[in-house]
Parts: sequence; structure tokens; C-alpha cells
Amino acid sequence: SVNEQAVRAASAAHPRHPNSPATYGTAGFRAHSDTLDSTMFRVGLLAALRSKKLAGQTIGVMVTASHNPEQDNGVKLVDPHGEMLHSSWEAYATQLANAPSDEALVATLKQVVQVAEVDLSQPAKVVYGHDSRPSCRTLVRAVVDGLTALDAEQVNAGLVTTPQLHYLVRCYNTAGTPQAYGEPSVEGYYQKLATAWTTLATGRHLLPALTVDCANGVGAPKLKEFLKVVGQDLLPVITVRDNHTLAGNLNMNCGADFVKTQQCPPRNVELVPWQRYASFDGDADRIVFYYADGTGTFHLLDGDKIAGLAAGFIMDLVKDSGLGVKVGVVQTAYANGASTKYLTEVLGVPVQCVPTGVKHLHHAAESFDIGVYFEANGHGTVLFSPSTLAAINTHTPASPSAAAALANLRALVDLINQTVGDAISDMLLVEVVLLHRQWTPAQWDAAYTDYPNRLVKVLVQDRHAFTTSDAERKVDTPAGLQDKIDEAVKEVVGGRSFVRPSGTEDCVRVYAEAATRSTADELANKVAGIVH
Ligand code: 16G
Ligand code: ZN
Repeated sequence: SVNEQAVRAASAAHPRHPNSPATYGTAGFRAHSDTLDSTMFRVGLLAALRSKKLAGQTIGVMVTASHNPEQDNGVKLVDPHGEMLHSSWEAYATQLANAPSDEALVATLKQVVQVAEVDLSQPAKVVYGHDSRPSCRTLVRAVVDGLTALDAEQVNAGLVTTPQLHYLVRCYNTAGTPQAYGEPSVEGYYQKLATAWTTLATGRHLLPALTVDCANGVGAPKLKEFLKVVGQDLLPVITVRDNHTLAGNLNMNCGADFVKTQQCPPRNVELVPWQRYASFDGDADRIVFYYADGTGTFHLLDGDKIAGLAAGFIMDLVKDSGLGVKVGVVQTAYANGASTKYLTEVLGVPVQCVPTGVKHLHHAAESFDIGVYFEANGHGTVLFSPSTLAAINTHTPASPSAAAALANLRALVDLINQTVGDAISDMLLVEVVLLHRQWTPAQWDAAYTDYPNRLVKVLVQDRHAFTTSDAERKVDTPAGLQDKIDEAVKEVVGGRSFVRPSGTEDCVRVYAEAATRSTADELANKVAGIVH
């Protein structure tokens, strides 16, 4: 049974903050760091229970608030395969976080043990890590207190990117099996990626250096560590916004979220025309690319563009190697209509649309032989099904060119972090394609031109009154709203618009797309007016 004494005593050292976050949402718990101490302690308890439930398999805990302001923090659990916590357990996280007192926490804990049928006699093992936020030190200590209260074995991964933590979890749980994913260490992660990169890049004509904005976050030291392993002579990269220790800098006027939402380079960065740039977000699980043309005009190469680039390249390798497997792409409603058109009509690849949130994309991508998924915001990866991996490993190529394609595909499997979107790994994926194609960013961009679009935030009385269906492309309630949106859309050439409640902020988001900048803006404002 639960050591109530130990839990109660430990909980007393982590009293609940009245403003601590109430729900475990798409991004886990996220809030101002001052409110999170009890939340972290309780997540430590839950991670231990989750591991026990899964017979002692290793669970991950990542302390980060990604692209949020530096004073915020957050926490997410990682399931054994390196994927997001199973949704059936999100409610337990919420229940534990909301218990009003130490006594109530003990009672809730016992209830979770019972409802989730956790066998407390099982062992527990948890690996935890954190991003570069100053608040992480004390918050990680609270997680550790939770783990200790339930006697979980602990591995401290220290300062890591979110995808590195996901990688570690999968490695621990597959070690010694035929599905072994890699050495369970950050060095093992670098080695795996560097070896794959070396295979794919050796003998190619190097492209000019890529400049990477690290959002002044954990991506900075980790990218630099990786570059040391792989060597600048094989991967020329210049890091900027790479000071993760100076307070006040994280995500400040830079990073993937800033670049994507502001549609401009990081503040005070003068882009050299036609050169390649990329931006990581604060925990290095998202990346976007961009460049300026000869007139200085900014061009964004977002998650949709990455999906198109990656899918086209992988389809070519599959065809050239003679493998009979199928590629599919997963997007959300935010994907630019021009990208969906390009994927279906030019590449001829099946595209599936799912609700926002990595877990939905990841899950859908698992149903393809090779599933490419990206959110427009730059989060995504590529998944290879078990049977596809077997085929890639055992296939006998029919010609030297088929053998070369197969060797590239094998290296690509190792280059891609299949547990979750990963800025470092996705950077390498894009760079491999550009290297092999000898493309400038403008040649990559030429695949299609984004339709003008606008995203607006609408503050409403109760965002939970808004429910959607058809992968968030239709609102079901409030009743009658969809009809009004349809009417507004009909009046605009090339119009498309949808409304969804945010999963991370107290607001409703309106997206609109149209043939021109001004009509896209008009449509967004009109629909926002209807929602309000
Ligand atoms: C979360 C999601 C991200 C999504 C975003 C949408 C994960 C790990 N993260 O950050 O994928 O794009 O929410 O935010 O699933 P919104 O619901 O506020 O629009
Ligand atoms: Zn992130």
C-alpha cells in the first residue's frame, strides 16, 4: 500500500499554490513558475505510479515551458516508447494537482491507485530532465521529492532538450531487445545522429553554412555539443541567440515561435539575401527555416514546407530502392491549403487531417508504412512502421542505384528522432535533403506559394462552450455558428476559415485563408466578430 506517512510528510514541504495550474492539457502543466512547486511534487508521484502500472518500465519527466516566457515553467510525462503520456492518465494528473490539502492528496493518490489498478509492489524507474529556465533547479527538486516518496529509482538526465529526454526513455525501455533504439545517454544520441549524418553527407558538395537561432535556450549548448561530435567540416553551422545562461534572454524576440507568429526574423537580425536560416524553440522540439530574397523580403519555410520536402525525398528513396512501402502525411487544419494541394496533387501522397496536438499527429502517422507528420508551427517527425523497418533492413536491392537509395534510407531511419519532433534531428533531415538535391532555400520554397492567412485570438466568456468535429474544421457548438462562418467564407475567393478553442490559453483561435492578403485579413476579422 501507499506509504501514507511518507507522502503526507513530503507533501507538507510542497504546499499547494492557490493559482497552480488546474488541468494537464496538450502541453502538460504550464503556468508561472512561482505556482508550480506542488504540481511538480505531485507529477513526481504520478510518474512513479505510471511506471509501477507498466511493470517498472522507465517513465520520463520533462520540466520545460517550451516557447513560453522565461518566468513560466511546466512539466510533461513521457510514456515508455518515448511518446506523450497516454490520454487516459491525464485526468489522474489533473486530480492529483487539484487536491486541496496534504490529506486530500493522500486520499486522491489511493483512489488513483485503485481506479488505475496500480500494483504498488512493482518497481518504478523514472528519468527526469529540464530546460534552461532559472526556475528549473527548485522545481526539479520537487519532482525528486515526489519520486522519492514512492521509492522510485531515479535517473537525472540534467539539462537536456525535450526530444533528448524522449530518446532516453525509449532507449532505456528497449535496451537489450531487437528493437533497441540506441545508447541511453546524451552521448549515445549524438553518436547515433552523427554516424547517420556522416553516412548521408560524405562525398557530397557541402552547402554554405546554416545559421541557427537557438532561442537562447537549451538547444544552444546541445547543438554545440552535437557539432563537436560531428565536426564542422561535415556540417557547417553557425549558432546565434545561443546564450542560455544570461537571465531574461530565453525566447525573447527570437526562436521558432516568434519567427512563425511574427512572420519575421529574430529581432535585430539582418538576413543576408538567399542564405539559409533556422530557429529552434525554447526546448528544441520545434524548428522553422527562412531566408530573404534579393529585395530583402522575408520567406518562411515552416512545418508544412518541411513536410513537403521530407515526403518528396523519402518517396524518391523508396521508389529508387525498389521497396514496396507507402508514404503518408499527417497535418492539422492549420496546414496551409497550398501545402495540402501540393502534397496531394503534385507528390500524390495521401494526406490525413487530425486535431491540433502532437499526440493526435503521432498516432495517425503510426498507421502509415512511413508517416510524415508536421504541425505548421514546426513540430514534427517521421515514423517508420515495424514492418517497414524490417523491409528496409532485409530488402535485397536489384541494382547499384537501388543499393545506394537503400543505404540512404537506412541512415535516414537513424537520423530521424522517431519518438517526437526534434529541432536538431529535423534540422539534419532538412539539411540532408537540400544537400542531396543541391537546393538553395528558394528552390525548396518554389514547390508552392502559401495562400495568405491570418490567425487571430478571440477572448470569450467560456471557451469550453466551443466544441468541434471533423479535425477541428467544423464547430458543433455554439449552435448556428458554423452556418454563419460558412456564409462569410462563401463571399471570399479561395476562402477557408475555422474556429477552435485553444488547449493552452484561455481563448478561441480563428484561422482564415484566402487568395489575397487583404481578403484573408477581412475574413479572419469577420469570423472573429461572429465568434465574439
Ligand atoms: C501544444 C501542442 C502543440 C500545439 C499547441 C496548440 C503538444 C506537445 N504541444 O503546445 O502541438 O500546436 O499546443 O496550442 O502537443 P493551442 O491549443 O493553444 O492553439
Ligand atoms: Zn517546444
